[in-house]
Amino acid sequence: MKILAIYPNREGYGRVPLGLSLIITLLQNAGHRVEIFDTTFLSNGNIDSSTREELGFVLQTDMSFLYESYTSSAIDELFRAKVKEYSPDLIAVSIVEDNYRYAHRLLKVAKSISKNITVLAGGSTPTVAPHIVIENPYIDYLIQGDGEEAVVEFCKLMERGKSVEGVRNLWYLKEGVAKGNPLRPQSNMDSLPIQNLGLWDERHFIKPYCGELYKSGYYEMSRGCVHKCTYCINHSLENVLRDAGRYFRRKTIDKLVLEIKMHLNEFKWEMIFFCDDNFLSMSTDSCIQFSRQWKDEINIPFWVNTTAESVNARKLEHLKDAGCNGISIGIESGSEWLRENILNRKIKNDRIIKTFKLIHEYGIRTSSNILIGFPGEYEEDVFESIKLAKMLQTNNQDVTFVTPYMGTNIHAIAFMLGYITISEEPGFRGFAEGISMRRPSIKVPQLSTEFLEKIYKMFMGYVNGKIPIPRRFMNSAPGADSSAPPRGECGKDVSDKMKELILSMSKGISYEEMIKV
Ligand code: B12
Ligand code: SF4
Repeated sequence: MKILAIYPNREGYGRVPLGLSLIITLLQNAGHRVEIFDTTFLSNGNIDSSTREELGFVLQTDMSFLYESYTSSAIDELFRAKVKEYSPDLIAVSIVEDNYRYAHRLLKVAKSISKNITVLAGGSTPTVAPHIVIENPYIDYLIQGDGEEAVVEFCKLMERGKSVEGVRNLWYLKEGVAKGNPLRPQSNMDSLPIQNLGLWDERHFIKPYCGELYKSGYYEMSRGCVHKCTYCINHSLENVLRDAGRYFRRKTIDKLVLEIKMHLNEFKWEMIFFCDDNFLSMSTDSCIQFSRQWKDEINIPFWVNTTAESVNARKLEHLKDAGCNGISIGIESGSEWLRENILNRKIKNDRIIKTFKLIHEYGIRTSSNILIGFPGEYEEDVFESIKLAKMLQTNNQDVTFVTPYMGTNIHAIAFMLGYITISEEPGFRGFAEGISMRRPSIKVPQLSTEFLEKIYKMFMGYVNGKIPIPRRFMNSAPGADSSAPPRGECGKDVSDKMKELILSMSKGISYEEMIKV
């Protein structure tokens, strides 16, 4: 069967998307012909990186030589020509919410050429809101959750002209009504194939890091996370996938090392980036075993994402020895009240400060993430984040606006409080309009857009000490930590609602019931 995979990457963030890469590999291994339409390098450069460079979050690296300069309508035309020339039986598209509108635009082009091309979607957005995404007029089927086994079964049946309606994880419309099949167990990570990277544009392998470019490979050791932060997709993925078994999964170190070794000769990686949400959520013994095996068999620098709770001195000692070059930790806010009551992250600032200090003592680079614009957040809370970032002095500091992704508690609360503009369009029902990490999408009454935009631009100035922190924000904000004065009623309405939502989710109440979309 002829399959066209679409990677609708609007923001130009170069890096092979692991999920789609595995799907393509499995389809090729099953004997299908696959080609990719990948928009990553077609226009505008990497908007995300250039914004971060401009605001001083990361070092500048000239990447312009990687990008072409097609306009949106020229990209539509390229896509139209591709669909006409290749004439696929199936379009397989991977969707995250930021790129959903863009994917929709391309799928409309495909369906205008022929309504007979079947469109199959997958990814985090179809997974958390399948009953909504399946109403999209340009999507025929979607696969909820891990797609590896389901996509192969789907294509086998489709190729033989048989009904696909019994495929587990599949959603489709039957007489206008959304039908979702039961879920199969989560993929066994040790039986996943070695990614076939041959189809991907080699520009994906060139990654800027600390002002230099590295030939980089992207791998995963685990999927999921044990935490349930209200702004992150993980709690909602876990909620919708509860019938598929334990959400957090890991592959064996042997399997991971084998996979990377298989690529090393061909691709000559200089750096490995792990895609895991929380790479270090393994025991200290496993981390030591990983580090030893990495040093013996791979021995190239690597970078991981994790949480402050997962870091300890013994892990760091071995990771450093194995070549760990960078650790990224999302701290999200410097206000303990906000973190605990709105974000559902109970870690204290002291612990975060100690963790970063320790990582720096081992000579490992750090980056951290801060989010601004939470429902229930006040200007004082934003300055607590600035003060914490100033104390941490990480090598890279990223700041983004809170994004109310469908299915998350933050979306639910913003929806209930009327802080977001909601779409009514089929396929997007209930989604927040104008979503972006680089501009405010939630209208929090006590945080004006003007304040948020200004603080976003000035953030690094405060952190580097170039701009003094205004006197009224110098002392701890009410409720900022246990030594600060009480917070009073500030944000209490939001935190009470948030508690209810978290409780509902823990009881397995579906998102549709919670917000009635
Ligand atoms: C690594 C990573 C990246 C990588 C790779 C992106 C990618 N598309 O895979 C990079 C750095 C490029 C990236 C960029 C971005 N990312 Co990112 N990223 C992640 C992260 C941490 C892991 C993703 C991953 O590799 N998972 C492992 C793979 C195997 O799982 P998977 O991708 O879900 O794929 C499986 C299924 O979904 C399904 N599937 C996926 N695609 C398809 C397609 C078909 C046809 C089928 C049948 C099945 C299928 O099968 C796969 C195998 O089981 C996730 C967090 C998370 N927990 O998912 C965030 C996440 C996906 N990213 C997110 C965001 C916002 C972005 C950016 C917009 C950020 C930015 N401003 O640049 C861009 C968008 C780029 C893009 N077009 O995808 C959000 C998306 C939120 C949402 N609700 O949609 C997430 C969920 C993090 C979060 N905030 O909660 N990201
Ligand atoms: S710790 Fe990070 S990955 Fe885990 S749920 Fe929270 S934000 Fe998501």
